[in-house]
Amino acid sequence: MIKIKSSEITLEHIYRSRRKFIASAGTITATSLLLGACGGSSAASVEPNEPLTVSSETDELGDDLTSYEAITTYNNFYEFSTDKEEVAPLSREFRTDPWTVEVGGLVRNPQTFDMDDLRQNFTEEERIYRLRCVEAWSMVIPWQGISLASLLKAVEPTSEAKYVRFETLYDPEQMPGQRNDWYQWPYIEGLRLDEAMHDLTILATGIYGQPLLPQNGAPVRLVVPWKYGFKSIKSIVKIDLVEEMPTSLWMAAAANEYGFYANVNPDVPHPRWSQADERRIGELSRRPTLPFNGYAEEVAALYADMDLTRFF
Ligand SMILES: Nc1nc2c(c(=O)[nH]1)N[C@H]1C(S)=C(S)[C@@H](COP(=O)(O)O)O[C@H]1N2
Ligand SMILES: [Mo]
Repeated sequence: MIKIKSSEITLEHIYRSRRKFIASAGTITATSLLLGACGGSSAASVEPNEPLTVSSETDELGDDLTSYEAITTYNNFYEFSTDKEEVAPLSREFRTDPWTVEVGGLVRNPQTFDMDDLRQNFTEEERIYRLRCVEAWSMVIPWQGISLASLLKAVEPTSEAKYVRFETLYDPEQMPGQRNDWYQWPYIEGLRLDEAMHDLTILATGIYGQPLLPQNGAPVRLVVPWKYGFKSIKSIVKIDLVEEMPTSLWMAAAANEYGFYANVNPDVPHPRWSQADERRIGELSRRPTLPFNGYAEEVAALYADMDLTRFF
């Protein structure tokens, strides 16, 4: 199990390394190489309003947290851009207030929550998780969020509910990527009910003690740390309990490449590249990818009777 420390301290070295990065943008470090294409202005503009706070400098495996700079400037959010460095500047004006999340479907007690309802009715916790993108890069992110199970229990799923379907905001005026028809908008994702109820699954509302920025899926996004990053759907407006397996945006686009389960598995290559290792953002060398992204002890039992080479 992940140990969650309740103490919140400000890590001065995180400030220092962040400022050093901004000051030295252009020198040859892994991070500046990574951000080299974004012209400096967007990277340097990510200035948190409050101190960055976090309870530990590493995850439970001893891996360093990824810098706030990298987490907030290297993003996949196709509603804004398919270019990772363009997401932050293009999403800067995204309106996240007012915001509601409608939770319904096969439930006895459907409810629409605004962000204050979520904050007041559920306990916010810190969770330091590895995020492993299907593109074979990864980060370690200190999230704040609420347990998805606590929210689902509040709406009382009926016995017919077998899956949970999540939907991102559809607003092409604000989200330029939604003006193209390469994908079937809005972004949809899904989990089996037992995956959704698992203690590791959260709805995140912040990073490093800061409210989520638009590029990370503000104001509320899913985080499922043992699955490839595309399952962790951003900027959620609707959650439905359903009987049938939902068809995700990625299944509709290429089911053979991005399946429903999408559990991190170094032994099952993507049709176009290996998943055996990964590039940890901010580090120079690659590292082996762990089964279930290092969370096998917690989640492998969910798939005891499944052929994991088929359900990638
Ligand atoms: N709505 C939406 N959610 C999304 C995506 C997206 O394009 N749209 N990209 C996914 C992918 S591929 C990854 S790796 C993660 C990236 O999250 P981050 O930018 O906060 O690191 O968000 C996921 N959630
Ligand atoms: Mo991803």
